[in-house]
Amino acid sequence: MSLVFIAPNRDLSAWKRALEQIDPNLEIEIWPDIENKNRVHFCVCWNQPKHLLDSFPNLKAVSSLGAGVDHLLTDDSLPDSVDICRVVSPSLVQQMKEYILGAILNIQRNFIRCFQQKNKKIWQTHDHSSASHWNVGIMGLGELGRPVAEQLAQVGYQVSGWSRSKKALTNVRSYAGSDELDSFLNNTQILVCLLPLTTETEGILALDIFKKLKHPAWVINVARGEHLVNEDLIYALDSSILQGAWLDVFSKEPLPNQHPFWNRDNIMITPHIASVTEPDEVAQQIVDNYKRALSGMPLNYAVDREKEY
Ligand code: NDP
Ligand code: OXD
Repeated sequence: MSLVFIAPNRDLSAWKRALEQIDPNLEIEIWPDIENKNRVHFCVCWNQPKHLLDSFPNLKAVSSLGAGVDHLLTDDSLPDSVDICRVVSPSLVQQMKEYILGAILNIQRNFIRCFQQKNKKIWQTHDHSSASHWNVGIMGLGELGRPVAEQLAQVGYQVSGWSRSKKALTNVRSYAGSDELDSFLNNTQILVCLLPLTTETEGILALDIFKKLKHPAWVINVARGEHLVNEDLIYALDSSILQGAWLDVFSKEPLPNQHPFWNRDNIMITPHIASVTEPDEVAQQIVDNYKRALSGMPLNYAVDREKEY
């Protein structure tokens, strides 16, 4: 029986080591070096080639190597009978909290403008208002969005969140469903996207949404590039509907050299680094889910195929 890691262009040796430390008897293989496809019962995937998973006739379950599962749900080679799970970990949450707080502080305190001035040796101050004058809205109050929202509220921002179902969070106003989307947006100045990529959320960061934000407005996208309509972002920036955008994810990664986002002072770019799964921290949950799949038990952190997350 074998557990296979499939993540092209990634060094997976630390992952293999972490799992072997938990159970030295595990048979772990790293794609494409697979001895016998019939023995593969569990795969851990990140951007796997989309023609592979149905070539393992005894596959019982797949886990994402990260929080997002869109790469699995859009894979036509994944048989319907195979269960899907994701990882959940404190360090993913911690990194995301750090990243979002860092981005918002840079925006709120005008650090971005100061760094741009520094390159031209310009000494110029800018007025700024304190955190309590800024409305931050988090789209997606899941494993990551909830703690991100509560931390921002603790720092002093006015925070609200939008999800499918209502939440009870400390000092965070909760909006739910399409009926409450407009009220959420009208009350948001910095919009943070932490939604899973689904058929409903693809392209959600579009002009009609940007127009409803409080001004001056910013968008931070750390979810998936496909949430954002690129041309709408450019238009919104050029017509001052948005003041700026802070992007960690792109529909094509790495972002191509010729992409128009690179040359804009009002688009901040980071290379999909907001939060990265640490092998040592999630190895135990992967081993647990592997064993649960083998014994026919429901998986932890299971994905609902209907909901797409
Ligand atoms: P979860 O699956 O835990 O939470 C998803 C949240 O989105 C839930 O609150 C859910 O609502 C809400 N939601 C889903 N669909 C809709 C909809 N149609 N309308 C309104 N709300 C909706 O996700 P995570 O918090 O773990 O992660 C979110 C995403 O962040 C990942 O899918 C991934 O794409 C991205 N990510 C990016 C990283 C990076 O480094 N850039 C790192 C890790 C994750 P409800 O609670 O009501 O079900
Ligand atoms: C994830 C990511 O989904 O890193 O974990 O994007």
